[in-house]
Amino acid sequence: MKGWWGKILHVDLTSKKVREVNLDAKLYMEYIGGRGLAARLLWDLVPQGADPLSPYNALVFANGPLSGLPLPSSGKIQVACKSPLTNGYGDGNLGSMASYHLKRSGYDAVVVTGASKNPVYIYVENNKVEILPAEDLWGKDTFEAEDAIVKKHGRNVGTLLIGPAGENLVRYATIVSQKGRSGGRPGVGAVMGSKKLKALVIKGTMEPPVANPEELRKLSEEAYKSITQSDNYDFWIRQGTMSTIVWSNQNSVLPTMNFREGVWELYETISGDLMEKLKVDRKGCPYCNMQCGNVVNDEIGEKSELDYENVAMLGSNILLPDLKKVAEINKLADMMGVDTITLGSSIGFAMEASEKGLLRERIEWGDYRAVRELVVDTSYRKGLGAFLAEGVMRMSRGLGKEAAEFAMHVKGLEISAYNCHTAPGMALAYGTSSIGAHHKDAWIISYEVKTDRFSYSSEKVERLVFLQNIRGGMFESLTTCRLPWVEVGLNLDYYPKLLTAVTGVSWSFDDIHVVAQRIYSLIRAFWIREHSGWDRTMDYPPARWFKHPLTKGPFAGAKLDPVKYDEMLSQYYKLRGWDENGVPLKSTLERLNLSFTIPVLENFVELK
Ligand code: PTT
Ligand code: SF4
Repeated sequence: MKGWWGKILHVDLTSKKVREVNLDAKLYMEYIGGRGLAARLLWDLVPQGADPLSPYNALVFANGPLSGLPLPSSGKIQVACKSPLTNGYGDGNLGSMASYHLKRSGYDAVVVTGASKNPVYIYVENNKVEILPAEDLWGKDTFEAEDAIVKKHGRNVGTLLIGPAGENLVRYATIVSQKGRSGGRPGVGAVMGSKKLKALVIKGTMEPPVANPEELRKLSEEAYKSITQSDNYDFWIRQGTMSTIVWSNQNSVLPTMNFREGVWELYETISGDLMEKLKVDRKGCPYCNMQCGNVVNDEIGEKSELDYENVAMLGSNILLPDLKKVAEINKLADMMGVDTITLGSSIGFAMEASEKGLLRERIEWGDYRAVRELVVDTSYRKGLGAFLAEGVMRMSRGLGKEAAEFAMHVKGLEISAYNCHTAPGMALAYGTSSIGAHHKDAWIISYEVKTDRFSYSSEKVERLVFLQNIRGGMFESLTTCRLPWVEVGLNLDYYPKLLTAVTGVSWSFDDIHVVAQRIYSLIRAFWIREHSGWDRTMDYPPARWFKHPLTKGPFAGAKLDPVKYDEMLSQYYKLRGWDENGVPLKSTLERLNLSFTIPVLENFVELK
């Protein structure tokens, strides 16, 4: 079977042993690759209860069958581990030449276990693997470290590396590539740091395994053309994800003042229209003709790459009304290798706690100088930064019941940039996402605000499951960028066709939905295995959305209804084949070929 090499590289940093592991074709058919493969490897390799920052955790860098091939927006790689932020399953998706090179290296994934005593980096050149000293790289920010690696190995490599935040085990440190692509929100960079692994550098020169290259060429050509012919293409090229600032404000979902409000009177100070005036360049991921990285000159004249989430969380959420200043803080976060969403949420939480007198330290809303300092202090765990480095869930513990109500996270992962006082479907998407509160699994909010936004209908729940299966199941496992479909309407039908051309096995959407159901149930089993006393409250969004109504905008007074949320959640569980506590039924696990999880789960919950 083509599409996969059938081999993963396993590097143990304690023993410094490297081995190739052959995987059965059946495993690829059941999990596809990327997230699916990572979830299965983590289930098998991470011992139950392992401290995520200990050598027992495993770090997975995985391609999918479509990653790194000449087809639209394919230059993505999945990074995954047990998360130090949530103690559950955690992953992220990065645009990087590492995806291109891994595809040509002879491996589908690199798995790292153990921990080195001294800083190292791993260099993979096809099947030659070296663990090299990285004392000279340790302490460097992600931009300097990337430059040093290019100097040593040349430009024709893919690098995935960490900055000071990863080295200092900040619980939401990310992995960075190409000076501005950043992924692994649930602290995948901290796990890399705990292994003293500064970087993974890959160079692959082999022909990737493709079953039907001619069909792949034909489909890709059509798909690239369809993207550029889309009505939205020109606007996308101008603004990328940044157009969402205006859209969110118009729809009362712009995170404002630690998600207290959904509108901000100063939204134009951070808008996509303003960004267009400051824009000096575009950047993006390999094989993409949508290049959505908006490069602007920041407050100190440096180049910074802006996306919606970064700007909303470091702008409206902390009341900083100045795009150039936001851009400067964003660039600092990329250099430090720390997630901007959790950073913006942690800073917003600290500002609110300070305002309410719950913190000794004073930190005012929108205080640019204080924020700039905090980004660095957080990355080095200094002063108040050491508190912020723990993330919102841990910060709120010890500050009392009041603070727990405005701690904006689900399962420990901070909410990405959509306020859900008026969006029950999106609140459910956050509640049930595979990694905690991230929008990537289901951005149902765009559909929700166009339809009956206040309803808790079963139709919404059905749509949510569909979206999760496509986005969190298919795209994360193929592993390619979903934005050609989401933003410029590339027909979804291309994906099973591309998968068929690459693997030589006929794939339908029905097959893909079954794989996605399997991935969701396996990841759920992982969470349950790692969290004693599991129940449905784990799938609840933050109390703020139920208890503190909006005070501004057209929907002032609105908040979520907890009883109706619970009804939606029960319906969600039914569609997934899970019980009333969100635990997969035995029959579901058997049907999805996940029976191997049953004896393990029976130690922690009663399986129905
Ligand atoms: C992603 C999350 C997002 S989602 C954004 S902006 W977005 C933030 N970006 C950060 C950043 O930048 N620097 C930083 N230090 N921290 C950041 N944290 C935030 O991380 C990203 C794009 C975007 S931009 C989105 S929506 C899409 N996400 C995809 C996805 O999840 N899956 C997929 N198959 N395709 C996707 N395409 C789009 O990719 P995480 P990237 Mg990302 C600078 O990593 O952990 O998934 O969190 O990786 O290469 O930068 O691409 O408005
Ligand atoms: Fe990367 Fe943007 Fe292209 Fe997606 S659309 S592959 S995030 S440049």
